[in-house]
Amino acid sequence: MRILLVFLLVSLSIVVAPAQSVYQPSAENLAARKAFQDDKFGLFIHWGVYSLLADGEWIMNQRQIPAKDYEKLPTFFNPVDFNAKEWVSMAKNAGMKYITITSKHHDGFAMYDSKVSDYDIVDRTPYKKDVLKMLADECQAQGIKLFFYHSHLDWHHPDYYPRGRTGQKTGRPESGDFEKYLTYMDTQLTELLTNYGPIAGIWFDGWWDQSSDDAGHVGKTAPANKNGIDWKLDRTYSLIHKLQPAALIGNNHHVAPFPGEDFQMFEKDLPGSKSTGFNEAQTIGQLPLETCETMNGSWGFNIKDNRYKSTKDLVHYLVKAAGHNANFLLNVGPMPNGKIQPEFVKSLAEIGQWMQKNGETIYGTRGGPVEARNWGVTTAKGNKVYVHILDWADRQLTLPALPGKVSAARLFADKSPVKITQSAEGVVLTMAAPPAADMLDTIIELDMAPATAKK
Ligand code: FHN
Repeated sequence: MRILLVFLLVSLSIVVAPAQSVYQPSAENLAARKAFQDDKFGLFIHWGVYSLLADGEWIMNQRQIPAKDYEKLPTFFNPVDFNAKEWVSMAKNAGMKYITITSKHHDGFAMYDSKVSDYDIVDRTPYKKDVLKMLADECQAQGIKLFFYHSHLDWHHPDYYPRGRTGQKTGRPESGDFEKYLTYMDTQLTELLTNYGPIAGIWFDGWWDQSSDDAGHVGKTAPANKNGIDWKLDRTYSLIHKLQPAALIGNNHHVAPFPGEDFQMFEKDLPGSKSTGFNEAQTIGQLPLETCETMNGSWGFNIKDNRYKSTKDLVHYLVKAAGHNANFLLNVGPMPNGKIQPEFVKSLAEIGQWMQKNGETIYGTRGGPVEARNWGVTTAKGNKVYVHILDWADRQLTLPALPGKVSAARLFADKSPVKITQSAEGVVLTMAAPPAADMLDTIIELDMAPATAKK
């Protein structure tokens, strides 16, 4: 009898449950996704008042700084050397097609003129200027896209309650109204999507704060979490798509994409790798892909971090990302004066020189027909396949069988011919000489009879 009752109640709840609206991306959104995939390379910027303490963007949590003390930081944040034109030109010259900047990181401080709170750069700092507005205008002027990184979690807002795994020691009352917090967040997003021109997308982070670990093992497939919080992502995502249908939504929740998201992101790992612990619960889906990485080991400015990746490492990351069918979002953490440190500027200029010559084998491509190998990756566009040889010392390289006939092959750099021997087992490429040790990437261009690029 009891079982029958439960069965009836469950059936009834299925009948009366409100129909979940299924997200149908608009035509503009689908076009923006394709353009995003073609863009391949973007600049990530982590900038906030934390840069003053020169020890990364997590310092409020790491040093357990109470919110009321952290509030002193904005009073002397004065980035007088900030120059939007310089930043945008630097990104463009590096070959980047978009910028993703923190509008609000976990410390809760808004880097733009928010009207729903005065905890922002215009109202609380001696600088008093809206850096995001200046950046948005300059991006428009120079024709580069702009995304905003917005943190779900907030170590400052009193209504971010119940607290998640972080920000426990920031001296806020043990009470708060989460629904009010969500309204606050949606209002800030409305401001960002209304007052800054066309926005390429919103890059969310911090959802994982309410899950049990970094890999989001609680709530792998649905936005549930240890505190039983409902983030109401559907509501926020619909709002964004209503305000700007082409704006792409990505969420660094470290789990498989939720409905309403337009791209899938991976942190400090190529898609499919699980080396950092962030992406353990991720499988590669059908959406456009992006991976992000730091130039040293920090996102926000860190004066002691000199673990600089070489230009070769960074070019290899970009090429490998493209071979994995993903974009590469490369981070800088500007200094509190508004300048970007010279080590980063130099590497970005060098990457730009490489992209000037070789960008054709990256932009507009998709992951090629050969999966990533120890020697490198392949990218493809139209009837071309680009074989990127990153680590190989011999004249001959054998590829597995390709889906189509290779009609010609040449070195991309000087167009000199490469000998092809194709059979059912694979394709042997014979170069005139082994890849030079100082080449960042020896690229062989293959002409394919039928088109091989993934859609
Ligand atoms: O906690 C953040 C971190 O500060 C940074 O913003 C990175 C960028 O991917 N994401 C978070 C950790 O997953």
